[in-house]
Amino acid sequence: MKLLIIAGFLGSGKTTLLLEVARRLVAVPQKIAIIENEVGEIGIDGKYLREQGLQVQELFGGCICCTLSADLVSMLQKVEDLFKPAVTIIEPTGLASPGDVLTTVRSCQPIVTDIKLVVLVDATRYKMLYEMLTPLITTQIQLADIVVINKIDKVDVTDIDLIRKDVNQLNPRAKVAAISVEKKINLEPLVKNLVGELQ
Ligand SMILES: Nc1nc2c(ncn2[C@@H]2O[C@H](COP(=O)(O)OP(=O)(O)OP(=O)(O)O)[C@@H](O)[C@H]2O)c(=O)[nH]1
Ligand SMILES: [Mg+2]
Repeated sequence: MKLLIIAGFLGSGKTTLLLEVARRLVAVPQKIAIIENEVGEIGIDGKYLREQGLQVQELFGGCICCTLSADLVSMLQKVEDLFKPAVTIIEPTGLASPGDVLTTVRSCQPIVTDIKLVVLVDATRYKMLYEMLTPLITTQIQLADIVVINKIDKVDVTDIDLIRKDVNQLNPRAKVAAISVEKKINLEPLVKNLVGELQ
């Protein structure tokens, strides 16, 4: 299976984007599975996604980058045995260290054949989060294959340019998209690109 990891700080729009990509992959048709990691006990996201008819597995009570990394490995094995999906989409918690998640999923070869890391940046809170959580936010950006600057419907063009400049500096190899998932601004090309790469 190919893996698409949709990471990014709490509330940056991970689940909203995940749903868009999942719907598109299902329509291809492409067999997909979703792994949701929630720190709390109640999987609101998972319940919502299941209502959309998607195959969802949940990991609760800890973070897949640390305490639940072994559980992620056995979950991927289970998903492979039960569904043999072409693509599995993972949403880590907003506090997950993506480097540790990458190390874990890379250890899952040959089940996992390809890994793509998308990192969402919340344009409305970028400055504040960057100042408060520099190591987490910068590592998330540095490891990404694609950085998605989300919620551009709520900020000025000059803000977007500043974030883009930072992102380019932190990770010159990443593709960068500035979008609004909710208002569907620049969403289509990004989803198309992702779906294309996951074929
Ligand atoms: N204005 C605006 N709001 C957005 C956009 N995308 C998502 N949101 C809102 O941001 C909030 C968080 O979105 P989610 O998709 O749940 O974010 P998340 O990263 O999955 O959140 P957690 O899983 O709790 O970390 C929701 O209220 C969304 O409606 C956007 O493009 N613009
Ligand atoms: Mg979410």
